[in-house]
Amino acid sequence: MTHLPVAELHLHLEGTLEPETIFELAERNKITLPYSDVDELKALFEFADLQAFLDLYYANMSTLRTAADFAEMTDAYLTRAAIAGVRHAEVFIDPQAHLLRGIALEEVLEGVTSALDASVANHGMSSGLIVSMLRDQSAESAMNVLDGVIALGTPILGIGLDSAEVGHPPSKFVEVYAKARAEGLHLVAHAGEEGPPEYIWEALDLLGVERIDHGIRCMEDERLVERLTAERVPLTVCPLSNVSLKAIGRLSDHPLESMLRRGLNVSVHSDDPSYFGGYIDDNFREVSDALDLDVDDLVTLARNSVTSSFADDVRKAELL
Ligand code: ES4
Ligand code: ZN
Repeated sequence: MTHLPVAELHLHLEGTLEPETIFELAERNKITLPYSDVDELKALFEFADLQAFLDLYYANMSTLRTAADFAEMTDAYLTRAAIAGVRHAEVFIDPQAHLLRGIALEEVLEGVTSALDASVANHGMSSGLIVSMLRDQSAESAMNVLDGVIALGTPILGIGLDSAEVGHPPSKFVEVYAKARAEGLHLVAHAGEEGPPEYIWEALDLLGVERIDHGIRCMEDERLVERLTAERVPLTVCPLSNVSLKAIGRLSDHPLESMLRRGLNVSVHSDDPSYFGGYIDDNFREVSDALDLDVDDLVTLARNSVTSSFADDVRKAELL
């Protein structure tokens, strides 16, 4: 299974910082962490909800200071992803989380893109970057990031929307997405993770997104399921994340199987693998153990990840 080519389409680079790396970075950058060792940190990996996770995620990324730190984090992820069978990766970075603590946009983008630029040569993996906006920050702040990326001329695949969902609907970011579209960028957004199905409708109709990240709560709205199915809108589902953040009680209750049976264009991804118990191979293995999926379903999930990617047609054909 793990040797079917897969594309990772839903992965937050900052969520790949392993506890050992967090301590190494803290030491290198002279940052005092509020935990004395890896075990004490790992003991905190029990989350009541999305916000509880985000609090720890933002705290730990404060250990990243220099372009070299960002490059190292990115290359460590690519190394692990190659083992998982990932042949194409579209990864998220959260610039605002770093700008807010005084790290320049150039530093972040230079580090990440230097590692991604070498992904084919070093890991046989094509890759691209999606700049994700923090929805719990203002639309003006997101627009500033977009303007900053454009001014720097850093090539990116597109923009995304993440962080605390409830109370921050897609409608808040209409102008940001309109500008990104005018720039020829791809558009994705987290929607229907903790937030209601209405946020998925908004992401489609007001932002014009090409993929929905998570989207699991679409199953509460029959008309929405019909729309997503008819238009083959990709939903990048992260099963271990949903269990970890209590969106789903147990993996055996995950709607992935019903989503497949309804003909939705679903694929399986990692989200924040260091925090949620595993990378894309772990997600595949655990859903195939917990749900009633056959080999054809696993092949469908793998193929959907490739067809839903922003890779060009030549690269897609190589991976299908
Ligand atoms: C995230 Cl799991 C999740 N949801 C929303 N935003 C995020 N950022 C990083 N992980
Ligand atoms: Zn996510």
